[in-house]
Amino acid sequence: MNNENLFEPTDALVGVIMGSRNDWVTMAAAADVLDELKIPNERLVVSAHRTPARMVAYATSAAERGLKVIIAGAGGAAHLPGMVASETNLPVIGVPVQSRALQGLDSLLSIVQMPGGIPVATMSIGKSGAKNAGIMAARILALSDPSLAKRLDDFVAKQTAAVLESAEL
Ligand code: RP5
Repeated sequence: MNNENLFEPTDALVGVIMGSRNDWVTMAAAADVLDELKIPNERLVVSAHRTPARMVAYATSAAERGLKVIIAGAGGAAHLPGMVASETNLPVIGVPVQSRALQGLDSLLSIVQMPGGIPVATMSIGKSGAKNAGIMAARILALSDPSLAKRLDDFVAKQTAAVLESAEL
């Protein structure tokens, strides 16, 4: 096996993967939320089309490496989330990256229209979707982590307070 396909055990609970370095400008919003909630995470480029063997190695080793949730972002013919979901039983959250040609509608449809049997929890297009992917991963992990559940409560309360503080125009 090629070295690029070997993944070591990790302390990360969430894997944030994306089809291209160019997706990071979007996917950083997911990683930022995970960092804010103190959820260990790893960030990697894993392309379904350009590095298919690496994608399979990542997905098939994810659970045994210690990951609990995978957030996968891709744009255009966005096969990464669905293909990863087909190679692991971990929850996979898909983020449609906004493409240049079709503004991300292609990404959204590629990710959301999975065949029955292989679910991908699909978020909205772009940075909002990436942010929500981070929060969704936190909600999943909080089910079995009371201290994270408290941090998530605080996160939501802070968000509510920020909106209320600027509610008068
Ligand atoms: C997908 O193709 C990536 O997820 C990216 O959004 C899109 C374009 O990739 P680049 O040509 O910008 O590397 O695989």
